[in-house]
Formats: sequence, C-alpha cells, structure tokens
Amino acid sequence: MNARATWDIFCRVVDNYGDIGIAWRLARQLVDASCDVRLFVDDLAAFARIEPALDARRARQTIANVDVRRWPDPDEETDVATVVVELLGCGLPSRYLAAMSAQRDSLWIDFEHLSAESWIDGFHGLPSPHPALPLTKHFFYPGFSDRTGGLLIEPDIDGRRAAFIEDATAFDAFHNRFGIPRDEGCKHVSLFAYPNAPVAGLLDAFAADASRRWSVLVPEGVLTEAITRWFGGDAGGTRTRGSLSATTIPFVGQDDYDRLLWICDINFVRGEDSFVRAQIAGRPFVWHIYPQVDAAHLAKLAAFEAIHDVDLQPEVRAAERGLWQAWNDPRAKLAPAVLDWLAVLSRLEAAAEAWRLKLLARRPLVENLIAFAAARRPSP
Ligand code: TRH
Repeated sequence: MNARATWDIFCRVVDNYGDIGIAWRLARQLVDASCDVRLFVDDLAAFARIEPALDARRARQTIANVDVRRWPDPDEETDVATVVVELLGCGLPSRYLAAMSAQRDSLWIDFEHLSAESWIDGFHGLPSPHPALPLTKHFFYPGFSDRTGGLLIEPDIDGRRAAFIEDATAFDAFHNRFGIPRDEGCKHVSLFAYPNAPVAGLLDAFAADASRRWSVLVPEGVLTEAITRWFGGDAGGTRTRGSLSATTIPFVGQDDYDRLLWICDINFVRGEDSFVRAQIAGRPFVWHIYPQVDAAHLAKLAAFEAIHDVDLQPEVRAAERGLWQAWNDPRAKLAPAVLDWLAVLSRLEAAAEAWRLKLLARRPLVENLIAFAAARRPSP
C-alpha cells in the first residue's frame, strides 16, 4: 500500500476517556508512520481533557498533523479514505457507508477492545460481511500475543521517557506546573481508578505504614468523593494523615499523563489505555479493570495475570494476584493484601522493568495495522 494511504478514524465517546484516549493515540501514531489521518469524534469536550491543544468549539482543526473533525458534521463526510477505522464497534455515519458501498475500494477495519484472553487470537483478522451492503469489515484486536494486533506503543517511547527522566530542569518544571510535592524520601503513587475502588483500605494501609512515607497523587475529578470522605471535608490541595499525604492534581493531557506515570514509583491505572501506559512506564502497577456485566471482566483480569506473572516467584505472584483481586472486588479486605504486596515491592520493581522491556521488543501495533491493511485492501 502507498505509504501515504489516507486513513479515517471514527470514534464515539461512550463513557470515560478510553475511547478517545485510544483514538487519539492511534491517530498520532499513524501520522508518525507517514499516513494522512482524519479523526472524527462525537464529543470534543471529552477529547479536550486529554489534549489541551484542542478547541472543543471548532468543528475542524489540525493538531499534531491530524485532521480533527466533529462527528456528525452538518455536511457529513462522503469523501471516503483508503482505510476506514471504526473504533470499538461505534458504527459509521450512514452517508459515509453509502459512499463506501458505491466506491468499493476502501478497507473497513473494526478496531476492538484489548484483552489477554486467548480467544482474541482466533478472532483477530476475521472478516464480517455487512448484512445488506456490499461491504466487509475486518476485526482487528489489540493484544499481548503475536497472533493479535499488538499494543499501541510509540517506537520512540523509550527515548522520550529517558530524555524526560534524565532532564532535571524538565523534571522540576513538571512538578511545579502541576503542584506535585517534592519529597525525595517518600514513595510517589498515582491513583486513577473507577469510583467503586476500595480507596479507604488503601489509604488506611499507607497512613499506618511506619517504615516509609507515601505521597498519593490523584487527578482531579477521579475518586474525589472517596478521598474527601476519607479525610473528612475538602479534597483539594495536599492533605496529610500518618505516613500518607494525598494531593489532588489537575487532570492533565495525555503526554503529561505519561510523565506522571514516569515520576511515580507505583501507578494505579484502569481501563485499557492507562493500563498499557503503566506497563511501559516500567513501575509496579495495580489494574482496576473496567467492570462488565456477568463479571466478564474477571476472566479478562485472570487472563492478563496468567501472562504477566509467569516469571514471578510464587510469593511475588501470590502477592500481586492478591492485591489485584482485592482492588477489583469491593467486598474484599484490602489492607492485608496491600501489606503482602508491599513486602515484595523491590521484586515487583525488577519484574516491572523486565516486563516493560519485553513489551518494547514486540512489533508496535501501528506497524501491524499498516501491514494488516495493506494485505486486505480491495484492489481498485
Ligand atoms: O477512562 P477509562 O476508564 O476508559 C475506558 C476503558 O478504555 C474501557 O476499557 C472502555 O471500554 C471504556 O473506556 C469505554 O480508562 P483508560 O482506558 O485508561 O483511558 C483513560 C485515558 O485518559 C487514557 O488515554 C489516559 C488519559 N488520561 C489523561 O490524559 N490524563 C489524566 O490525567 C488521566 C488520569 C488519564
């Protein structure tokens, strides 16, 4: 396929920031790989929270060389791209679909949810003919095995991370800009989770820890209620109890969120995208998985645990599973699981670095996606 193939990505923001987070990462990485990209998004306000350069009032704008459009636009787009990405089964505008049917020379890809479950291997790449139109969409599954599409990781991420961590001026400026306290002697923790996370148990464990101090950084609007309840009163600024201080920081853009993960010793993350970013930050992390009906998410959690902890020593594996299970089950007693996990923290640190290197050695998703499209694109 021509290196400058045109790509249209369609994204509907269903809830939270995962849909737009994935779409924005994908769009920018395709541009870095020399593709022309238009990104159609139905909720520019949500988009603006993860990309400060975006003006949510403008229906069309170019950011990071991505042509960003509000969807649906009053004069819906009928100029069809060579590759059309429907993100997470969000559907396509009807006029656009009609134009695709008339032209019949673009490739339609359904970019799906990330999972470590083995069934993904069999579904990745499957075609799905449209019931009424002369069109076929192809399923593309991100994943951890070589039989999936891989992970949305920038090929130069390691260099960017090293440049930031080693630049004392940038490091200081980052702390100052977001009001992050500097305290060399304490462990920094970023805390991003769903509102049902058992936050009180975690804060109890940190506050009672006589062996070290803890600084927990909580993005604004995330877990505000739980933090307020635990301290009593206002959640803003920095509050302290026992060995714990908790600071509410702004909800930052996606690139700064990476930097936040890089400055922290431990990262609590959720969903899909922050979950991957924590892994490539190379620090111990705790995953709050997106809750699904019939507890389907627990199978997803178990599948990831099984691939992630295979090289861990039995007691480290047990501690990791114990905390991840307790963090994802609001009925669980969290404090003992936190203590067991902290007891093996230095070994988790070594394992997190090894896991990061393992992921970085794999072929990036965008390279896989471009090859996937080239192999399937209909001949004109
Ligand atoms: O927001 P999420 O819960 O999104 C979810 C999941 O993706 C879920 O699997 C999906 O089904 C659902 O959306 C629709 O969590 P996630 O995936 O981590 O996305 C959060 C995004 O927000 C990610 O791109 C990182 C970004 N972010 C920032 O840019 N700044 C911040 O301060 C924070 C906390 C996050």
